[in-house]
Amino acid sequence: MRPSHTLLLSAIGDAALTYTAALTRAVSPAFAHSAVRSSPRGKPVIDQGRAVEQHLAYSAALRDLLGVGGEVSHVPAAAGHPDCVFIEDCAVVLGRTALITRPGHASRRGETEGVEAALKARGLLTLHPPPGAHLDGGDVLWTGREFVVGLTGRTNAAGAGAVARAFPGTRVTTVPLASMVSELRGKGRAGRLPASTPTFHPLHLKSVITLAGPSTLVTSDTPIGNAVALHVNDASAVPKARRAAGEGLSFLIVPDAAAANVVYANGRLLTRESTTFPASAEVFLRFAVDTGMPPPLEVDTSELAKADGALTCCSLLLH
Ligand code: CIR
Repeated sequence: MRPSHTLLLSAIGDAALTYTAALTRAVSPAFAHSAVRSSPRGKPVIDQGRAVEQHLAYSAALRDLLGVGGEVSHVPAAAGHPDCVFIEDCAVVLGRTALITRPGHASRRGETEGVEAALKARGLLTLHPPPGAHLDGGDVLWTGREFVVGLTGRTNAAGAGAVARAFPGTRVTTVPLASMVSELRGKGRAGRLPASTPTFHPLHLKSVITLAGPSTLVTSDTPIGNAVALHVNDASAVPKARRAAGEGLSFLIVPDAAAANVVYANGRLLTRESTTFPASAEVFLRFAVDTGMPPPLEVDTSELAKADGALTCCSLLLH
């Protein structure tokens, strides 16, 4: 069978960043109490009711982002899995193929079953990583022409290899995020971050860098943001000559690390709330105006962020 994702490979650009549907997953009743908190930021109390409300607002914003005809479907919460709302970590989807992940945190492994069932029900072909591979979807960034995979505490080299095997013909660039963070930490400049965040411990690649538009990635003005942007720029699939001619990736830099995780789909951005990140919101608005996009949609996901969740992590976008 000729995998349908190969169709996308020739349609570099907007077609590869156009989605007809998205999956979200309900917030577990155990979210506030038991969600995994990896960052050493202490454990701020999560308001369960507010998290549920914010998630509903997120789903509504996602529907607006997809536009007319776009559909957002909800996968029921997974019993015994407090982090299941972060559905992005359970699969990597391109075209009609879904690589079901093996999440790096043991408590999250059982989340994939329900997600696989939902993807199969929609007719997607599902594949699995080999034994020993660990992979969180939060470490996999689709740029519209290639995958960029972060090697982190959650995703190992075998996990990145599984992405390459699942989507043959699509380039996979890896970013050794964990070692880059250690190196910066060693140099004592791990990140210039919001005042509430003494040091930056990015959980996933997409905690640092995401897609802001065709051929444009967004990261924050922090040592790790700058280091990752340089790495991706040097390693990207675009040949050097074209990059020199300005045809490579562009990088949008925002001041707030937590604002660099955005969802770009169907020609529009979904960003974090401008009330908390006004300076970053200005950068996104200017970018939208300059590139002819409608103004970004925004949503407050502050309760979900207390469990290290960002915007991309609450959905799986389907072509
Ligand atoms: C975890 O530690 O796995 C969850 N508390 C947060 C996962 C966030 N996922 C994502 O950004 N892709």
